[in-house]
This record gives sequence, C-alpha cells and structure tokens, in this order.
Amino acid sequence: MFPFLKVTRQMFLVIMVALACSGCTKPVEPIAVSAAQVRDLVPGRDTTAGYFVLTNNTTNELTLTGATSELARAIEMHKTVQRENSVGMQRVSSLAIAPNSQVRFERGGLHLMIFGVAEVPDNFPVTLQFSSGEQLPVTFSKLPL
Ligand SMILES: [Cu+2]
Repeated sequence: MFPFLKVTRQMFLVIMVALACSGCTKPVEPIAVSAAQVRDLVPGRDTTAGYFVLTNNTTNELTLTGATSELARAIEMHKTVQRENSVGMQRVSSLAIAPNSQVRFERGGLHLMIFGVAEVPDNFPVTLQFSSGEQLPVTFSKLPL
C-alpha cells in the first residue's frame, strides 16, 4: 500500500509539472534560435565568430550569460564598437532579452568570439547559457569565408 502511494504521488507531480508547462508556454519554442552560423577559419587563425538570432517567446526577461563548445577553448560575447578612427570590439558579459523580443548576433554587431578552434565542421555544437541556469544546445552551421 505505501509503495503504491509513493508512486502515485510521483506520477501526480509529473502530471502537475506537465500541466504547468503546457499552461505557460505557447506551441512555439520558449527560446528559439535561428540562422546559427560559425564563420569558417581564416587559414592560420584559430579564432572565429558566430552569429545567430535568439527569440525570447516567454513572458519573462531572459539573460544570456555565455556560451561553450567542446570544439572551442573559450567563447565570449562581443559587440562591435566604433572608435575614433577604427572599429573595435568590446566584451559583453551578459545580455538581457526582453519578453517577446529578439536579439541578433550578426556581422558588424553583437557576435560570439570563438577562440581556440582547430577547424569548423559543417555542424558546430554550441551551448548557450542563461542566468537561470538553463542551457540550450544549438547546432551552428558552417559559414564559408
Ligand atoms: Cu569579437
């Protein structure tokens, strides 16, 4: 009797979690990533850049805190900044994405700086990290030079 009760309580919790999720999210993905691409390496270099579009379909602000990849030594978020006579880059430690809005990592703007890469395969795995502790695996495709 007691073990049976324990199982039903677990099942009840599973059902409650499932109901809570279906109630708070739309049929669309809560966090959607599109146009994810990693630029192919310039010969002789091991640093490259990654671009993607991230859409926050939730009703909460999301904070992107970084990214990792098993194919890179390190990944930083950068933004391109106009200096007096040149264009430079600045590290961005975290990036807030408002509810129901989108951020674009693109050439000449926000981008992922990807360090210590031996080669860029057709499918380049990157895991995006959020302040909530959530991790989102994304497959980036190769962007030819
Ligand atoms: Cu950069």
